[in-house]
Amino acid sequence: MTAGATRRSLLAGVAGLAGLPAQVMARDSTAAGLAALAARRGVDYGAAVEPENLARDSSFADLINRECVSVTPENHLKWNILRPTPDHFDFGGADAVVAFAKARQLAVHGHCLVWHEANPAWLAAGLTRQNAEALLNHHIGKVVGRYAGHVGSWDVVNEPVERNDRRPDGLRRSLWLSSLGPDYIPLAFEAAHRADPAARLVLSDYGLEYDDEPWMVEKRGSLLALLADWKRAGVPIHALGIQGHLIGSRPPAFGTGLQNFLRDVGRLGLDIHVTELDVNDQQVAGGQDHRDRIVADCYRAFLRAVLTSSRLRVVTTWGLSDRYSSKQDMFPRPDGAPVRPLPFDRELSRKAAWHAMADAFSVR
Ligand code: 9MR
Repeated sequence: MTAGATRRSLLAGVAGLAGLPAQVMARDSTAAGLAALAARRGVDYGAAVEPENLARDSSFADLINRECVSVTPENHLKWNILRPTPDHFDFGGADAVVAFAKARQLAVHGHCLVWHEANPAWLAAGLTRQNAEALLNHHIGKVVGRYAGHVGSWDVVNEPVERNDRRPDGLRRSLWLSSLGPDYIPLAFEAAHRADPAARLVLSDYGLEYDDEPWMVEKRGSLLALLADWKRAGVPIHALGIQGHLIGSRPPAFGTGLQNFLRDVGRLGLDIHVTELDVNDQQVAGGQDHRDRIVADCYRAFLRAVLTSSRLRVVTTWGLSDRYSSKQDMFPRPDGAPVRPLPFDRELSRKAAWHAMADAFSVR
C-alpha cells in the first residue's frame, strides 16, 4: 500500500469509530462506508473501475470516493488496451485512473501484468523462445516503472493454474508458458520487483473458493505447492489474490477447507488479497428481494470465512454498483432481468449485499 492509502485507511478507520457523532452512530450504525468498516479489521476495501465511468458519471465517482480506499483499473492495464501495436503504449486510461486516485488519496492496485487473455494479436503471433524474456522484462519494467510510487500493488501474474491442462505442476498452458516454461512466473515477479522494490506483488487466481467443488480443492493443492516452491527460491511474491467470483446459485460452501487453505498460505509468509469479489446471480431464481438476499448471504459467508485469516489485507469488489458490471454482458440472466452482483444498485443505493458486507466486517 502507498503512504496515501495508509493515511486514507487510518482516516477511514477513525471515521468509522470515534469520528462520527454519537447521535449519527445511534441513528444509523452503518453511516460509515465500506472502507471505514473494513478498516476496523485491518482490511483495505476497494473496487475495480473504468476511467470512462469515473469521467462521465460524477455521482458514481463520488460513491467510489466515499466507499473505497483503493481502486483497480478493470481493463486499462491489460496488454490489449495498453499495447495496441508492439511499439506503441497507450497509457491514457490507466493514467486517468491514477490521477483520479491521486486527487483523492486513494491507493491504486495494478491489474494485470501477465495473463493468458486480453492480449493483442501481435503478441501471440510474434512471441518466440528467443524474444519472450526480453519482451516480458521490457513490458513489466516500463509499466511498473511508470507508476512506481503511484500504484502500490500489482497482480503480476493472473490465473496461472489450470488443472484441465494436465501438467503435473498444475500450471496453465499459455503463451508465456510455451515460450519460457514455468520460469515465466519468477521472471515476471523479479522484473516487477526491480522496477518498483516498494510495490506489493500478488499472484491472483480464481476457482479457490468453494469447499464442495473437487477441482477447486485440487487447485488449492497445486497452488500451495507452487507458492511454497517460489517462496523457497526467494521469488519476490508477497500475496495470494483470491478473485472471489462467487456463484449465487450454489450453496456458500466456504468452510474449514477454505480457512485451512488461507492459513497454510499465510504460513508461507504471504498476505491474502480478495482481488475481484462479486456474486454471479445469473441462475438465482425468484423475485428481486429474494435474489438480493441470496447474493447478500453469499457475500457474508465468504467474507466471514476469509476474515478468519489474520493475513487478509485487501478486499476489492469487481465494480461497486450494478450500474457498471461486466457480469451484465458475461452472464446475463435468462429472464432478461438486469444482473445485481454488486453492493450498490443502479440507483447507487445500498443493497442487502452492502449490509451483509458491513455485517461481516463488524462481527469478530
Ligand atoms: O471485467 C473484465 C471485462 O470488462 C473484460 O472484458 C474481461 C477481458 O479483459 O476481463 C474482465 O475481468 C476479468 C479479470 O480481468 C480477470 N478475472 C476474470 C474477470 C472477469 O470476471
